[in-house]
Amino acid sequence: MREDSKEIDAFLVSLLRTVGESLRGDSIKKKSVGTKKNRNDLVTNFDKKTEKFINSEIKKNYPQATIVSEEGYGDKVQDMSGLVFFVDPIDGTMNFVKRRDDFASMIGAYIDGKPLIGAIINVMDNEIYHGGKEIGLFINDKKIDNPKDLSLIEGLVDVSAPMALANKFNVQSVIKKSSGFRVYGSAGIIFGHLLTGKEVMYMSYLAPWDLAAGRVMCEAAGMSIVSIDDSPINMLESQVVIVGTQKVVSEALKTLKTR
Ligand code: 2AM
Ligand code: CA
Ligand code: CA
Ligand code: CA
Repeated sequence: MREDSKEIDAFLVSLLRTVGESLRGDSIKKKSVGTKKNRNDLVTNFDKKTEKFINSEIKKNYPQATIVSEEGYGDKVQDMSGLVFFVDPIDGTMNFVKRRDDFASMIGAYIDGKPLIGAIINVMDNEIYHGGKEIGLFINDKKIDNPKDLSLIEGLVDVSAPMALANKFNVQSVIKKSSGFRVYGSAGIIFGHLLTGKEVMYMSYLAPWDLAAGRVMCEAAGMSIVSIDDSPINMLESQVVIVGTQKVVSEALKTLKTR
């Protein structure tokens, strides 16, 4: 099992290295931009091209695996049995289009529903966060320690803009108890901040591909990750999740109005 983890980790790092190189070039090119659910929900030709590339590399190397991915080139996955890869080709598409910075590409690997390996590249910084419970966590080749179990008053929190603006679940009460509030606009970038202690909590409505890689790594780092209604995390559905240090998630759950 440990060997599987190592092999999949090395595969994902090498794949994201290639993807990152491409996307840094693509970021300055003219993009064809469309919308999905609403005018803020963007998709570009590069989201699609990148997903096609990642999925075909996964199928080439792991023909037995199934793929859950954002832009429609994955499989119709009904259950978590076997090896399942979750692919978010460009996370933070709005940032990719408007700012050409603070976007990521993410892949999470699960075996029979168990988190195995997560890999996230901060594209413009060329930093890959990767690993899992069995092999530990790394930024590029450097092993990282688990972040400190800080409390709410000691750290910055990130809440998705729609949830914060609408004060969903009274989330502003949590924000007010923290050191400060940030909205980075890319789940992948925020997972990097959580893993390095730069932020202590993230709350957002997330799809499986938004969550998969970050969940593997945050759990491996001893952090807490819960769904807002306290049901187990379901990797085949979207849900509101809170990820953060043990202390902060328990403080947040006491403060939030979840019903
Ligand atoms: P995306 O860029 O891959 O869509 C901020 O928008 C963060 O929330 C990003 O990580 C974004 O991922 C994610 N997100 C999830 N659902 C979204 C939606 N319906 N519209 C915009 N962003 C969404
Ligand atoms: Ca999207
Ligand atoms: Ca995403
Ligand atoms: Ca995406």
